[in-house]
Amino acid sequence: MFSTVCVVGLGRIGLPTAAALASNGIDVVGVDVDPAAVDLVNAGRVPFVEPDLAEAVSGAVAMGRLRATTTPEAADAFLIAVPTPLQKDRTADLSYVRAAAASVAGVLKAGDLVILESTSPPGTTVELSRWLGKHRPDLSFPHETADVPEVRVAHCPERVLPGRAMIEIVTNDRVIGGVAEGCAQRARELYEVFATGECLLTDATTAEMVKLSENAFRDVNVAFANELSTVCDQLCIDVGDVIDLANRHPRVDILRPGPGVGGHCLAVDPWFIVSAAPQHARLIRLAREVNDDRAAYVVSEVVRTAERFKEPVIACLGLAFKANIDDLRESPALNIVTELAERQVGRLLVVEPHVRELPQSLARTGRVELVDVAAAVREADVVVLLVDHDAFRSVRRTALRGKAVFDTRDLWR
Ligand code: SAJ
Repeated sequence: MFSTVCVVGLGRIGLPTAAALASNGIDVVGVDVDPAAVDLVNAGRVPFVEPDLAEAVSGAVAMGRLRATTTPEAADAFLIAVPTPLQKDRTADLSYVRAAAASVAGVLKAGDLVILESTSPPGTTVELSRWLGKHRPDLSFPHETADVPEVRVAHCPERVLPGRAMIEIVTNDRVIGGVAEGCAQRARELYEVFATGECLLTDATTAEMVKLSENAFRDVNVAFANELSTVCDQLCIDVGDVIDLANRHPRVDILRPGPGVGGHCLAVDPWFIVSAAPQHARLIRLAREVNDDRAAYVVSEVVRTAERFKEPVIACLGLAFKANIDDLRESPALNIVTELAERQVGRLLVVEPHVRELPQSLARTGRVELVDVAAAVREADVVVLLVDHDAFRSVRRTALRGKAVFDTRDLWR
């Protein structure tokens, strides 16, 4: 049914999906505006860390099933997986989707399928259909016809967990929303090439809201855990004990507090709901604020403790936005270390086993040293655990004795 697929955007979703399709016998053309990413993929390599992805990409390239380029080529289906970042006014920047639409429009033909995978505000996929239609008045699109359109358009939001992308791309259920009758059915045929999870069909705008709701649900639940943690601190109660014991109730499942919520999903997507219905999305907005305020709370606690020492040495363990990945996007850990550096609280030692050098924003302060975990713990007066990387589990409790310890992830309980 599908022999060639063009995947636009070779990022953390597009590239694993391209590899999954290619591994299942589809000829895949990967498109990215970044020539460096294109060169890397063509050399069978990957521009970021994701377990099992490098093997899948190098295998697909070696088999001749996957190649990358900077402009889209004719194909049976187009899968758009480009960023939809948050703007300063907390609405979605859809310029990458619009640019992708403009770039694929020129090579579309009757019978093609266009799928938007990028997480998007309600209504974006219908808008995508309109953008495509404006570029190609010679073809019919689903937003404008009651008949079966010549080009079908659907939304199938990605829902994989970074770090488990190669597994979840295959095993997760897929929510597929069509702009009109027949679009979702056609998209299902494509996902069935590699996905073993169930394909659940709906309309495009519902599918957009499903994806946003999943991440808002998780964000609200993390906010609950974070708020509980601050309350317990005030009352001198161990929040870890409270959560463990409360979770023994058959219908309670409290998540884990941390130094805040990061990444390009939970920290971003709930705002798309808030901007779509600002008067009504009160809880979702408040949860975002609670999670965003968490980093400032951690900083103030660390500063207060450091003041007890004459020339404090502070070790911060972890910079990534969560455990066992190299992704520093929207990372609360990175924000906390940056703020401590700016406040010149003391000598700052940072440990991040998943990066080789400090990010520019920290390096340029000239006040932060990247060291290994043993050195950091040995020299520190204050040890702040910011990310629950496996590599930090083995820190011996005896090595922490006599030091002020902030375990924001409850790893060392
Ligand atoms: N976090 C906590 N406590 C918890 C769980 C998470 O503080 O108990 C924090 C993490 O440390 C991290 C942030 O939340 O900073 C987000 O991490 P995550 O593991 O919850 O999620 P992401 O952002 O890596 O991936 C999410 C997933 N969504 C859901 O689980 C509903 C994933 O399935 C989505 O595909 C992804 O967003 C996405 O791309 O939208």
